[in-house]
Amino acid sequence: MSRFPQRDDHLRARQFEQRDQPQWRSAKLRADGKLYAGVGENANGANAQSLNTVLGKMLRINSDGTIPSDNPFFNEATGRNRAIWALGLRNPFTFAFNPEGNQMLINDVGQNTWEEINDGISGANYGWPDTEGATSDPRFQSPRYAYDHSGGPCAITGGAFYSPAIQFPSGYEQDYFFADYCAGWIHKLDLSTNAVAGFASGISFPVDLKVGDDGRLYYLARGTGASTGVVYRVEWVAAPPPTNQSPTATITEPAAGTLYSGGDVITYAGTGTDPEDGTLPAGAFTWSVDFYHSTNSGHCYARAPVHSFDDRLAQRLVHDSDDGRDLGRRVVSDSFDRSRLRRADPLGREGHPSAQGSTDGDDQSRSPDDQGG
Ligand SMILES: [Ca+2]
Ligand SMILES: [Ca+2]
Repeated sequence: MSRFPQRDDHLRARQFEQRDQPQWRSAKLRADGKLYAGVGENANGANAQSLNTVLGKMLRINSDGTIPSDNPFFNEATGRNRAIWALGLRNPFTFAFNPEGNQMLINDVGQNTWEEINDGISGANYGWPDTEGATSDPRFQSPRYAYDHSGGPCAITGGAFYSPAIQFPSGYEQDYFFADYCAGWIHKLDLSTNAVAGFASGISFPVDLKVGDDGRLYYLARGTGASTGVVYRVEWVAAPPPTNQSPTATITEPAAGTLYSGGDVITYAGTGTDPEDGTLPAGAFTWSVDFYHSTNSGHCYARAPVHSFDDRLAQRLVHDSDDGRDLGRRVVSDSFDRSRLRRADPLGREGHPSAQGSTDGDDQSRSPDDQGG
């Protein structure tokens, strides 16, 4: 796979290539005006450590095909090998420049165990074939990140810096996306913490990633059959709001079956919980008390409470008829303004038990538009 930003660069790169190397992987034009190219070691690890061949290297050439005199091995190497910019690579199948700043990352496909993401550094030696994966050998540049390719993964591909950060959420800014050809996933590397997290899976042989000017991520999948060679676009779509469930109200005072006499002060208290909000605060409660002159004549009038403490309410009862009832009502509301009403047990006059069949109160679900009690 080859990618060239401009047709002219493509032609110049091919001129330099001299049409005789099967290991050229990719080439890109950097902001410094130089063309960078990754070249595999042609199944001969020794090539990667030799300055007598461009194989197993990252190369740097001028846009006119000549070799920059400030290349790190310009005076040490000869001929076209002076184009060597970094060495010790096995198969730098893909690499990327950060559109913001001067950062370069090189994905080196491993052989025995490790797939690598390496910081592109002039003159660096990435260790192949003497090391693969993380190393403390001072001769070699240890990868920024490496993952074990046993048990599914097989070859790192990609990669792309998330820039411009105009479509995904802010947390993706300056993340580096990379893929694995066999595992079929795309992961993202946080460049400030080096933490890696999954991003996409189930892709049929991803081979390249790009972030478009529109801030969307594009990936090329080799695929199979009718879906061979397809470019996909990934864009961020805000998740729908979570399904909201009604809170639950519980009246803890007065106890079911409480009796009263005229002049008593009755305290109502309760709790509220909500599947989304958890335990609801006192401010989520509203209270009201309706006085029923008679169970037969129904609602008589509502009275202001003696004391109101959000989650409890005190009510002085003045009615003392044989069959009068007071009903305490409470409503709890969650953060979505969805409410649920629960009525306290009717209170019977002293010597008269509470109304039968009402010990659980009257539980009603309210629509989100129903406010208060
Ligand atoms: Ca290495
Ligand atoms: Ca809720």
